[in-house]
Order: sequence, then structure tokens, then C-alpha cells
Amino acid sequence: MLYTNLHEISRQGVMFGHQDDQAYGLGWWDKKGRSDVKEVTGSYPSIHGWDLGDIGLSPFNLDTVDFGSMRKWIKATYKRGGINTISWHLDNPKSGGSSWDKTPAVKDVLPGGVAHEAYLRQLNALADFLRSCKAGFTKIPIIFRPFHEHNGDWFWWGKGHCTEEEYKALWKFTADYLKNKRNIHHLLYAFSPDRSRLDLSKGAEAYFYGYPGDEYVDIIGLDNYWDVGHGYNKNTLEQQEKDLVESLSLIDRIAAEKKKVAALTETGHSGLKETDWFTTRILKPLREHEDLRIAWVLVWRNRHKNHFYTPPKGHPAAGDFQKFFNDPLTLFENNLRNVYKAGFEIIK
Ligand code: BMA
Repeated sequence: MLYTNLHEISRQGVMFGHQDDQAYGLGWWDKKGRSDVKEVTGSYPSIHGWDLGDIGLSPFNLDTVDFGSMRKWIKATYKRGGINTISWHLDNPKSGGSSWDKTPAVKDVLPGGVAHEAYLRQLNALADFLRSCKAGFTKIPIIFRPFHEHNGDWFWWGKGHCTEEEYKALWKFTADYLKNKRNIHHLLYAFSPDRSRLDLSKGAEAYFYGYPGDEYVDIIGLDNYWDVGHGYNKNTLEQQEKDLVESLSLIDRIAAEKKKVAALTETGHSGLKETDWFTTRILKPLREHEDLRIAWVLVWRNRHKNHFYTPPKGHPAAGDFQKFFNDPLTLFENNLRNVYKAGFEIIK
């Protein structure tokens, strides 16, 4: 039902998402019910991003969120009617280094490889966690977004550190293992290349690098920090806006052809020095292209004063974020009813 409703949402508006929203914010840590987004807008975001990096290796994820609390927040989100998505910055099973340790590993992680057992330890811990995300007897639907930004070269599963075929094999092995060996059927799978390494002039051909197949993907995602004011992007504002729209229309087209859902799975402007970032860089292009069916836009985490993506109360960008929230197009948690059921409604 969630998937049907995501299709519907993408036609009616754009949900807002935030990574680690309830876990911490600027100047606070693990406070019951707190959220920087809610403190400015009055609502939690619709989409709550979490990351299972370091599961099975530590009680805390790579960003020091403890997994027990994460499970509690996932459950609370589900009960309020919000949606959870999980990414996985998993350690390199071959070297024991982080996601950013580029020691080639994908071939060795596959069955028969020297790092297969080490990979299974992380994968089984991930499976245990996902199985434990329950409300009563109901398994909480989760959007799972593994091995993201694979067309970039910064993670060990990225381009240049394995072949395209090995990447696809890793994805398929993982999804098949979760379904068939661990009996996990409450996930929607999101595929999310990175725009900075996606040649827009090549369109779908570039997008499909590493695509494991229609039966393995539900969400046609994209991570795009590039066309929204990335420090290294020297294109004019106008050009960036055009490229953002083109990248979104690419995923919209692909999703429509395949009857899947498109989403901007990561974006943001770290530090919000452009205080009208939300309305000018995101809302304006979306408003001017309301035909785009993008189900959500998720910004990254509020870690510290130089690395945050939503303004805390009193910040110079807070008024602009409120405008973003008030716009009829954007959907926050308070705007959704029955997202897991028939009879889904938007209240705005
Ligand atoms: C990056 C930064 C890192 C973090 C990683 C995974 O963008 O926020 O500090 O560890 O994402 O969440």
C-alpha cells in the first residue's frame, strides 16, 4: 500500500525528508521528541533517513546514533504516519576500513570470495535489525537504499573499484539474501546514483550504470548536491537550475516508463549560507515544473555548526524554511494521513 501511495504523492506534491532528524540537531543530542525541523515548522519531516553503517560491529552507527534508539525512532515515525528510509555506509569487508576505504572488495564479497563471510556478518546484522523494526506483529515498511552513489569513486562499491557486473551482482546477492534467506519482504529498494558523476547529455544511458534490473528496484532515486549550489560547481545559478530540472525530469521519465517512483534521495546545502536556499534552489524549480513527479526530497544531517542542512530556530534561514513548509507543494508529516493504508489523504 505504501508504494501505491508514494505514486499518488508524487503526483500531488513533494515530501520533505531529513537524515537523523530525531537523533540530534544543532546543540542537542537524543532528546525525546526533539527535531530541528519540527521546531521551525511545527511538523516532523515526512521522510526520516537513517543509516545502518557499522551495524554488527558496534552498538552505534558510524555517526554515533545507537541502534536501539534508532529502532525506537523508526517505530515512533511509523506510528505517527511518517516514512523511514535507510542507507548503509557499510565498512569495507575486505580491509576492515570504512565505506571510504577503496580497497577493491566487491568481487571478494560475493559468494566464494575471501571477504564473503565478513560481509555476511554485516548483512545478517542488518537483516536482524530490519526484522526487529516492528509495530506489534506488523513489519514496518522501510525504503532501503544500499550501495548509493555507486557511479562516484568515493566508496569501495563505486566506479573504478569494481566492474559494473560485480556491482550488479552485489546488489542482487544482497536483495536475494534478504528476501530468500532472511525472509525480509517489507522493503522498497531505492537505487541512487550521484548527479556529479552523471553526464546529463547521455541521459538514461548514464543513469542505468550499475542498474541491477527492474525486479530489484522500486525507487528511481538520485543524489544531487551538485546543481543546488555545490562549492565546486562553477556553473551559473541559471545553468544549475536548468541542470537540476533536467536531472529530475530524467528520473521522472524513467520512473514513469517503468511504473516506479522517482525521488531526490539526497540533496542539500551544507551550512545554509544562502539563507533563501530552500525556496530558490528547491521550491522555485519544483513550482515551475509541477508536472515533475518527484515523491520526496531528502536533505542530510544537522551534525554541527559547519555541517547542517536544515536551519535551527532563530537561524537566518529559518524564515525561508518556514515559507518552504507553508507552500502548498511541500508535504511534511502533518500533511499525510493513512500513508500505509487505503484511504490515503493529504491535508494541507
Ligand atoms: C556524510 C557526512 C559524514 C557522515 C556520512 C554518513 O555526508 O555527513 O559525516 O559520516 O555522510 O552519514
